[in-house]
Amino acid sequence: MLETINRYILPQVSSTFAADVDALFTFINVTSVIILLGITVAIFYFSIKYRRKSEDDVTPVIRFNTMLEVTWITIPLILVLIVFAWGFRGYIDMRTPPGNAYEVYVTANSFFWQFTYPNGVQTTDELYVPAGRPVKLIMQSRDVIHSFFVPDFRIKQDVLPGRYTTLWFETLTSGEHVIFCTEYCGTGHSAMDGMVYALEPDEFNAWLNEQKELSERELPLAELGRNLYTSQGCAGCHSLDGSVVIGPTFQGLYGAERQFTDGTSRVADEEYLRESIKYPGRVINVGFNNIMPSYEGQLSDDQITAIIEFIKELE
Ligand code: HEC
Ligand SMILES: [Cu+2]
Repeated sequence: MLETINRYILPQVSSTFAADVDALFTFINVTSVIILLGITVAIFYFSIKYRRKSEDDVTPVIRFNTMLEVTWITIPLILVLIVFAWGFRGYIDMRTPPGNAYEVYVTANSFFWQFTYPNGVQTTDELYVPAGRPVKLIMQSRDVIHSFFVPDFRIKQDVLPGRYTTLWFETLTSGEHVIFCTEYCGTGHSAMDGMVYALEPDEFNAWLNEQKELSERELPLAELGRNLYTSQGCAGCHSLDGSVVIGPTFQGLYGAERQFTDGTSRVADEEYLRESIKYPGRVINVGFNNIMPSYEGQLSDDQITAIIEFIKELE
């Protein structure tokens, strides 16, 4: 019965430690409910049994009862120790990635996730992993504190700027699972989600090789720019169809007159676009907030040229 209830109140069980986490969670829940019921019943029973029956019915003064004291110290102590030992064992397991784990680098940005695979392939907001094999995530943030959370795997870890944190998991089967950022990180926090795709190992290898080939192909500048637009997270804040997401749309941007909060204005030429990408805080568009991360040092000059070329084609 408990399993049926869990299936409704908990996310899917999709990693090797998910079942153990759920078992401990269930143990804590069930014990709490039993204790709650016991106390509630005792309160009603005592309040009826020992209610005041006459005017001179006086409560005796009980100063100490060794038996009672020992009981209500020992039972909670045993329960807490069980929870501690159980939780600690699970914690050690979750914090110790096996030596043969497949490693993926994770970079958190406001407001998207970047994944870098050992062969240099990069993806945004989509993490591909081999199913049934331990995967270790080596995580860092480019700006503020984010937190990587995959409910189906029961894993969650803060991702910090200037410091690595790690996580590991092994999926039970192939499948798709949702990623959330679970640290309130700014205006785009609610959009900072993604997907884990666990593929069968040979499917995964085929995918990885295909991505590698795609990334090595010599692309025309504008097409390369379009790829950077998605892989660098611009897509999370800038639309191509005229709609306003978090930042202004790229549609019709090139050559348009831009108005800034300091009262100045400027035509969006190559120079302006490059500056906006490298130093987004210098001028702020009217109606927008200064939240775009700087891409200085993150994108090479050639990559910025490719993006500018891409924007120019969006007449
Ligand atoms: C977190 C959201 C966010 C991300 C990610 C982001 N931007 Fe921005 N961007 C903004 C906002 C908001 C503005 C408007 C405020 C300002 O002018 O700085 C802006 C302004 C711009 C402008 C000036 C636009 C105009 O209408 O004048 C350009 C160009 C630009 N971004 C390019 C990019 C590129 C290229 C990327 C990806 C490499 C990117 N942005 C990533 C939020 C973002
Ligand atoms: Cu975040």
